[in-house]
Amino acid sequence: MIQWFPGHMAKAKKEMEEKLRLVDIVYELLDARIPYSSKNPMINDILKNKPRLILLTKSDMADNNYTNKWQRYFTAQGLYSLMIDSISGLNIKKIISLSQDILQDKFNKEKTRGLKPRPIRGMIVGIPNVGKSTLINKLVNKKATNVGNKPGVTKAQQWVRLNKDLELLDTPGVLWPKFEDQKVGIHLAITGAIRDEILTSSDLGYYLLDFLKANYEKNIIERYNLPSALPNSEILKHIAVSRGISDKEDIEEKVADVLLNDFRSLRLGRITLDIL
Ligand SMILES: Nc1nc2c(ncn2[C@@H]2O[C@H](COP(=O)(O)OP(=O)(O)OP(=O)(O)O)[C@@H](O)[C@H]2O)c(=O)[nH]1
Ligand SMILES: [Mg+2]
Repeated sequence: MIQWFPGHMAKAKKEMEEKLRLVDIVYELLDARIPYSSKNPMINDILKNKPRLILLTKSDMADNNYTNKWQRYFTAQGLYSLMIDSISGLNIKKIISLSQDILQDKFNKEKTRGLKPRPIRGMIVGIPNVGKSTLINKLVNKKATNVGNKPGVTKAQQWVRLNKDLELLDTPGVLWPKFEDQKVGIHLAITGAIRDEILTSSDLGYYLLDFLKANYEKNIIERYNLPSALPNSEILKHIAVSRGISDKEDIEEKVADVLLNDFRSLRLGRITLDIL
């Protein structure tokens, strides 16, 4: 597994804190399939009271029941959240209107002090592969796009003006997930957020199989035409036969790859791994 040394952590935190001073709001991107595993454990410490909007990305791949539960969980913690799909554009427009609501007091105060109306300044943070670039591309209103320099606090920072209401710091903050918890590492590897160097695809495939049997049995029965709930060894054989994998091949590894590919390409349906 990737090791995250205290030195790196401190440096990343400091860089993030410097950028934070420049923005009104932080968009914390979490993968809707793994909202717990994709969350940086130091984020509360880093953001403190900075206005924040949690964006649950790839919600089109996650199980809506759990996405709703996660949203209620965040609401109970006093955090704003929105589920999005940056491919279809689901809820993308709402990001701006909700940000305006969150920042209403701050902008009203600026108005009473006679300051000119200005776009909201935001920053996107999230772990690798969570969908930062895809979201930025979706947010960009081509006609209004304008990349320019504006003086920051200490040095010139590049801002991307997405439209008249929102500009973003040009480089999203990449955060590291937490690794102490083995399950977190497995969930990150299954969703493709990290390449795990210790766990083999067989390990991941069998973890996934057990998880699916316990939580999404209907999905595997339908996908692989299984007669009924079977022991793993039988399921393996069944999938191998249906995929034309011969017993001369390394069945365990091949079937694990089938499971992982089917999960990642939605062929097993919409599945959430971090369940609560
Ligand atoms: N289905 C679906 N796929 C998405 C969504 N957002 C991003 N993706 C896909 O997820 C993958 C990673 O997206 P990126 O936008 O490159 O992620 P990133 O956070 O910029 O990744 P890094 O730059 O490596 O840190 C790509 O294959 C995207 O097409 C989404 O809302 N739904
Ligand atoms: Mg990117």
